[in-house]
Formats: sequence, structure tokens, C-alpha cells
Amino acid sequence: MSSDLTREYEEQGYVAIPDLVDLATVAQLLEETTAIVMGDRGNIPGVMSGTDAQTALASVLAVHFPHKVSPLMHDMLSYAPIVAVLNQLIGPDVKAMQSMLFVKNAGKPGQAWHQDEYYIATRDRSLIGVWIALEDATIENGCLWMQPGSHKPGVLYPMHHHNDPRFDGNQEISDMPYERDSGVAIPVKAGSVVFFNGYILHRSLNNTTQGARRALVNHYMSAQSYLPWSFGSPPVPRQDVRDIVMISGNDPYAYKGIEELTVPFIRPEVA
Ligand SMILES: O=C(O)CCC(=O)C(=O)O
Repeated sequence: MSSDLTREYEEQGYVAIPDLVDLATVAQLLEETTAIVMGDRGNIPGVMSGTDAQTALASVLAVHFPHKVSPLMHDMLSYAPIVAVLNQLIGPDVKAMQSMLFVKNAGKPGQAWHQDEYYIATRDRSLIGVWIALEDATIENGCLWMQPGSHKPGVLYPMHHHNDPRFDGNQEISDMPYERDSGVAIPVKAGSVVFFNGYILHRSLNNTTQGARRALVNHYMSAQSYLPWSFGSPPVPRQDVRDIVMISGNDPYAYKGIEELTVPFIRPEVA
């Protein structure tokens, strides 16, 4: 794999790679998305079992932790061409801790400016989001937007509640050194994958089209770092969350075992 890719990732804080996931796999993931939101992979509070596919899909913005109920989504964490890029960007020892399956049908909100390390802290700043386009993502249907280079200071900006109906109820960064309406849109074709740094400022807009904007987002980090992640409301901090999936290399903390802490849920649309 080219060193240009690493350089681009380090400079911009993200890199978009076209055609990394083959379209047959994309088609399987789309079918699996329907099965998950129809409750066919087990009960997830809020999924509409007993209804038709269209109604079920239209009701869901995103399912968090689909890999906990779907063997296909679990396998996708270790999709070889993605792991090859992660090994280049992170190193040989890689673990995953989160998956999110966006359906984002017509009219659904985006997510305002945020940094993923605000939610999933690592000790070594190695968090990477891997955003897999399951259909063409456009400005109109709510593709990602980035502030190139914004990961470099390694600063987490303050978050606040917003009342902007274009975005879901997650908080938005305030006092950032960028205009709120600036940034670079990242439209990509189905099968493309966007790798982005946990400190980069990014967002997505609402879907103003009549179709969906499905995407699978998996999060990874170096297995050499503890994962001091907080859960719950109010959040309970933990020193090293072991609800992880080893992806490649060695797990220096294997002696701690693996625990099951997270369960799938539907992302709320309002705060
Ligand atoms: O796909 C989206 O609409 C938002 C994804 C995102 O911001 C994230 O995964 O951090």
C-alpha cells in the first residue's frame, strides 16, 4: 500500500478510497440491513418487527452495535482490504470497539460537527472511523463533511446542545476555529471507504432526497492502548473497556479477557 495514502491521512486527517469493498459484499450488507431493522437478527429495542421492509427501514436513523446481533456485520469488522489499510495507518495490533449502521432514509437528520474521540477516548489518539458507503453518498443525501487538518492540534473542542433541525440530538462543537458552514464535502460511490482520524472535526447533513443513505461505520484503535470509554447516563468511566473485537496482531491485555458491555440500540433523533 502506498505511503501517499499515509501522508494524505496524516495531513488531512482522512482518506477516501474508492472501490475498497466489492459490490457483491455491499449488496449482502444492504440485505442484512433490512433483516436487522425488521428484527430478524434478534430483538433490538425500537426495531419494528412484524412490518414491511420499507416501513422498518424508514423508521430507523441508525442501529448502534449491529455486529452484536449480525454475524455478517461482525465479519465485516475484519474485511481484509480494510484491515490492510488499518495496519498501515495504526500498526499491526488493531482492535475494534464499535459499529454503527446508518439507514438515514429520506428526511432523516445528519450529525452536527463533532470529534469521535470526544465519545470514544483512546490514550494514544489512535481512534479511526471507517465509513463504508453502502450506496452513493451525495451532498443532498447527507454525505460526510470534514475540516481538513483539524485533527492536528489534538484538541477536543467544547460541545453544546443545538436547536438545528438538520441534525440529530447529539451535541455540536462550539468555539471551533472554523466557520460553522465551512468544510469539505466527501461525496463517494457505493463501495468506497472513508478512513478518518478520531480528532478530526466532521459532520453530515440531513437527507433531503427521496432515497436512503445507508453506510456502515466501524471504529478501530491500536490494541496497545487502553480504551478508557465511558457508558451510560450519567456516563460511568472505565479504565480499560474490554468489550472489543481483536482484528489483527497481538492483544497485550488478553489476560483481562473479553466482556460484553454494549448492546445494540436505535440512535435517538432528538436530544
Ligand atoms: O454517517 C453519518 O451521517 C455520520 C457519521 C459520523 O459522523 C461518525 O461516524 O462519526
